[in-house]
Amino acid sequence: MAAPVKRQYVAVIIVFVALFELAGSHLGKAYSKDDILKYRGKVEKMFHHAYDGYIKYAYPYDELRPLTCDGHDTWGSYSLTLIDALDTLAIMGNYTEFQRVAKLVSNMINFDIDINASVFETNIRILGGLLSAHLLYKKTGMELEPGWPCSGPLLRLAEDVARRILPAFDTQTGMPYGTVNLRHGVPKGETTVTCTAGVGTFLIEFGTLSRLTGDPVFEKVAMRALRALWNVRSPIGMVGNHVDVKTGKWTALDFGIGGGIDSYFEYLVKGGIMFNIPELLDNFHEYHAAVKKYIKRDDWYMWANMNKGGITLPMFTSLDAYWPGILSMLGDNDQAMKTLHNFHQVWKQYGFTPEYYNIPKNEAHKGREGYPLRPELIESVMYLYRATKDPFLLDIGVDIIEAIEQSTKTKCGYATVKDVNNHLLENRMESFFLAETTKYLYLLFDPDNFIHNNGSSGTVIQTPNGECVIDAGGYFFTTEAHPIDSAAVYCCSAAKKEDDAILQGMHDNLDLLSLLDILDSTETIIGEKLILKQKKEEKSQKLKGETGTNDEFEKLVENNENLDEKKNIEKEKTKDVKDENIYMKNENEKKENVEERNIKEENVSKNNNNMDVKKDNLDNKEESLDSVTSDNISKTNSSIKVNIDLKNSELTTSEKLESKHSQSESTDNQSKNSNTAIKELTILPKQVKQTSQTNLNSLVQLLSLLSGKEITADKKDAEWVPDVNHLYQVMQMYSNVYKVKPELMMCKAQPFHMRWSVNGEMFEEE
Ligand SMILES: *[C@@H]1O[C@H](CO)[C@@H](O)[C@H](O)[C@H]1NC(C)=O
Ligand SMILES: *[C@@H]1O[C@H](CO)[C@@H](O)[C@H](O)[C@H]1NC(C)=O
Ligand SMILES: *[C@@H]1O[C@H](CO)[C@@H](O)[C@H](O)[C@H]1NC(C)=O
Ligand SMILES: *[C@@H]1O[C@H](CO)[C@@H](O)[C@H](O)[C@H]1NC(C)=O
Ligand SMILES: *[C@@H]1O[C@H](CO)[C@@H](O)[C@H](O)[C@H]1NC(C)=O
Ligand SMILES: *[C@@H]1O[C@H](CO)[C@@H](O)[C@H](O)[C@H]1NC(C)=O
Ligand SMILES: CC(=O)N[C@H]1CO[C@H](CO)[C@@H](O)[C@@H]1O
Repeated sequence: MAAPVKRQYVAVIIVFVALFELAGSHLGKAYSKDDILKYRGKVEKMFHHAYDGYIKYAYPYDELRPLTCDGHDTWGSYSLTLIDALDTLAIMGNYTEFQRVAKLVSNMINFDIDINASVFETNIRILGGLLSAHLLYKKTGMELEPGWPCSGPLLRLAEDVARRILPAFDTQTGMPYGTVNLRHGVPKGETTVTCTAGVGTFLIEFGTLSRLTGDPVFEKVAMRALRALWNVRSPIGMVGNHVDVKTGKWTALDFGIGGGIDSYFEYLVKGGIMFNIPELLDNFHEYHAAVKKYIKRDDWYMWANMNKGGITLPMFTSLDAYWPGILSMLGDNDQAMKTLHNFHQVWKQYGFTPEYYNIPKNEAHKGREGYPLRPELIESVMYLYRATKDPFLLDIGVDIIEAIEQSTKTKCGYATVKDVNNHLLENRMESFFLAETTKYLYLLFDPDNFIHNNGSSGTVIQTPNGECVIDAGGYFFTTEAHPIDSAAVYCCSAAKKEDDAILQGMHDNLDLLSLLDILDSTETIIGEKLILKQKKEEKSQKLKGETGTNDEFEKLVENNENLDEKKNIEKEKTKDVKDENIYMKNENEKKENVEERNIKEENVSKNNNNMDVKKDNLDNKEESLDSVTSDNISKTNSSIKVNIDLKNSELTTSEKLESKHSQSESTDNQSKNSNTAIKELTILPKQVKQTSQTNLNSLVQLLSLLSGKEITADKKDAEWVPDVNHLYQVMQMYSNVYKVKPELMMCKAQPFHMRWSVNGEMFEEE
């Protein structure tokens, strides 16, 4: 009796399975956990095949040549693939190999080489790779040095290479040159033209570096470059794809979401979220409005002339495929899925996405039929799968794995597809195949990866900055897919120290009985101050700032602008005071300063008092500021008067370059200075002596800072030599405060010279 029943069951099951398969071909099949892990295993094998090939045949060259099984230098001469692939080892759980290579890199790699390197590629591949690996030290069981995560050998390497590309940022506009010599700075006669992404893709790496090391210069130059681009957008809110860093004039006028521009948009979103900079998200939303208005057609995205908005190229470019991931990050999964669907159709048509695809003709664009193993499509698939869990997305992942396995695998690696029409191969395997493509594929099929942590668990560490929770899932991927744990970055920033102090102060002072009293008296004080301030503002609409720190100035501007937001003023000020201190160097690193630190911390923990002092000074600014400063200048029309303390701005630049140790000292001195400055404010008499010449100079300086552009009073800038000392001088006065009013800060965009683009002219740098 039993046997026939079993047979029936089997038959039923077979029918069910068949139905499932049928349904699956239309609706996306159900993936069991085992299926998913099977594909994860395939990806891991894929990675190791290519990685082992690189190590065996190509290291220490930059890249593997997968057809000839040897190596060659491409972007630098710094074992690019090794550094770029390092954190993928950690994500795949191969900690032993990570440890081996991390030690190798910290011992072997030296960036003091006479080589002209791409500023952009060095940043995203080398700097990003080093920072990410540095932050994964604990996860992978590396031996940690005492200051970690605020110090460590890979962080020092990252800082070293960042300083080597820094001279590129010393331009009149703040936009960086495209090329720099790692030993000698910007080569003489170097072209001033670079692509938009090459200007706007630094914030995540540079911001992370600044907050980990305590030197704000990196974050400042990255922000200045972003603002410079924003300031030269066209009247209809678009950017072109090539720009002259000396003049800010566009040299290629195509606006699109893809190649040449892509990661600029990406960093507006990711940088804006990661560092909490609303300004950048605002910028993105304005660009997005232009995208929707001018270049979006049926969930495709075209290219348009940045000044007129007319379509110039009806092309999908392979790099466009990151866009659905960004939309998903902003919560628009519907639009993201529709667009991804289109892009996937291209993949299915050829088995790969060609570099350019002509949308109306439904064909790969002649001369751009290659597929260099790019990650962008799979990147978007990974983000969208996290957001929707739609199994259709796993189908795409499987498609991609199988296409790569079948058509691009060679004896020692995977090769670029030269032409998607015939799947002929080319002797190149870019480092992003190991840094990005395999990583995103792996993460798609590894639902329990630590990267996907939803914040329900974390690791508590003791650091010089006190207790931190890291590895709680706050990972941001750089544009080269290097994950940065934003919690670790925050852990090292002085903002954390300030927050802790405030918290500690609260605990110390918590007295339930007197709580009501405190509230009452605070309210009264705030009320009085507000009335006072309002009176002052009625008396004159002039507003005066102080000192070289623009922070104060911008804050005042903001306050002046928002008369109706008065209630928030006290709160804002407290916050801004904190902002200024974000970069206070962590004194703990210097053992001899332990004592000083204790005293300081003591003082900080009485922060209520401290902050009140500062607040008072801000409120008294009108009476007191004139006296301290050597110049005062007025910005026409906006009726703002600003005084600049040139003493503060001339802060020792050479020290900054020497070593971290002296940097921290100078930062300490700086913050002490500004404290003293504030104290002096109330004491000095209202006596001002100025010459109109210094006024003019300061005005020029100020406008340069605010606009992100260097405005020279005279026109002898023909012989400009980028110089890191000069850069430090300029950036000393460049604000970190992100709450700016663009309408006040903006210089009018210069008229662009008109040039219509011709097919094939775009992306000559690619
Ligand atoms: C880690 O990577 C190395 C080098 O590719 C490989 O030999 C080793 O088998 C890997 N270990 C694991 C556990 O995957
Ligand atoms: C770097 O570029 C400059 C200018 O093009 C050139 O003179 C120099 O030889 C180059 N250096 C190297 C190492 O290629
Ligand atoms: C977060 O992840 C944990 C473990 O993976 C899970 O138990 C929990 O339900 C998740 N929480 C949310 C809000 O998704
Ligand atoms: C701490 O505060 C006291 C008095 O408020 C002051 O005398 C001392 O110099 C301060 N110490 C530091 C390191 O700022
Ligand atoms: C810091 O200030 C002290 C006293 O003001 C001075 O002696 C010291 O040289 C300064 N250090 C640096 C690095 O400027
Ligand atoms: C500086 O500002 C003060 C106050 O607005 C003004 O009286 C004075 O004339 C200004 N100095 C110069 C040199 O413009
Ligand atoms: C917006 C604004 O206030 N514009 C003024 C700028 O200054 C000129 C000359 O003083 C005025 O004519 C504008 O009205």
